[in-house]
Amino acid sequence: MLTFYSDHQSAHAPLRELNNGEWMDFAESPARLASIHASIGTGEAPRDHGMAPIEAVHDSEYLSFLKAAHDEWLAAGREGDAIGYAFPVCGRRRLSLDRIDAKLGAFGFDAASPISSGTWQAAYWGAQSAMSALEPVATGRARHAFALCRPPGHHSGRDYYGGYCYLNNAAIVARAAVDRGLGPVAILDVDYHHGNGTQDIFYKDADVFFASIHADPASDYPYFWGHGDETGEGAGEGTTFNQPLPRGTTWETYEAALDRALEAIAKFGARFLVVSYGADTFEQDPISHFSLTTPDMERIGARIAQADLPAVIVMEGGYRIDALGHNVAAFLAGIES
Ligand code: OKP
Ligand code: ZN
Repeated sequence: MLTFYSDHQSAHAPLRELNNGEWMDFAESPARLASIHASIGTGEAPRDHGMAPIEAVHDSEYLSFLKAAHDEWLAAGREGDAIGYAFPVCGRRRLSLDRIDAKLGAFGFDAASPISSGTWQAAYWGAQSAMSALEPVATGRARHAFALCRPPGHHSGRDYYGGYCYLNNAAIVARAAVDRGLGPVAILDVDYHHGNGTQDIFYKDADVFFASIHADPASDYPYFWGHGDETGEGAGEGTTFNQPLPRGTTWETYEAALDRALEAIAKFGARFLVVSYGADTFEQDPISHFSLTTPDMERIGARIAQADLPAVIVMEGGYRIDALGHNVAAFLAGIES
């Protein structure tokens, strides 16, 4: 499979994250890349599409914050990774804030997403990998292409980061595909966690259908989005389709949900597909609780390929590092079957 990846994407390397009240090693580590490279190679370096496709999705004040955040952290006399600790749960609004800690809270929604010295560089080039995967599919040179994005993107909204995500790669591709007249566009999110950022970005948008299969937010991160009654709003009413599934979900249950998602995407009339692929539905994932196997990854890919749409696949999560490359390779083999 045609794959895009830049070495800059390993520059994001936070040391630790706050999880269940304790510090743990940062799960979304650069070692994930090595595992994937060992199975599928490193791919092609992306072309630089500049800021325009990123600015088409993300708020400009947010982007300025993200670019400068780690420098401001150092300027405040801090060391290591920037992490917020105060979040505006009520009355979130535009405020003129000076202190980096205030900004980290204003633009973030969790304390599990540190900003390291290389975060902007890695996120920027991950988005360029996504844009570069769009090109060959848009021109018909390839039916599918894979953007080996890291950090992932689907938890990042128009003006916020969180859930290891800083720029929403899938949304950037989907918006660019609409702008190039390739729509209607559907995004299928098969990461274990709900893609709240992607959902928010297109919630009122009739041009992009968002279907997600994920762990029930009643029990799993990101908790506050991904419930079955979130269906879109205004012009976008009916263009969001969430299927929360219980912990322990195996292939039979998952396959039925996947069929329903693809049926809905067909009914929407999609002509172009963006897939947010997470390998964290794997039974041995250290932070997730579904029970899918490596052969199931290939089954997911094959079922998606049956939808017979041109598709860009964007990497999201997957934290069982020794199996990650095998799971990604299996999924992509399914797509190509
Ligand atoms: C990113 B992606 C649970 C903590 C959850 C954040 C998980 C982010 C997942 N105790 N931490 O969707 O794979
Ligand atoms: Zn995930």
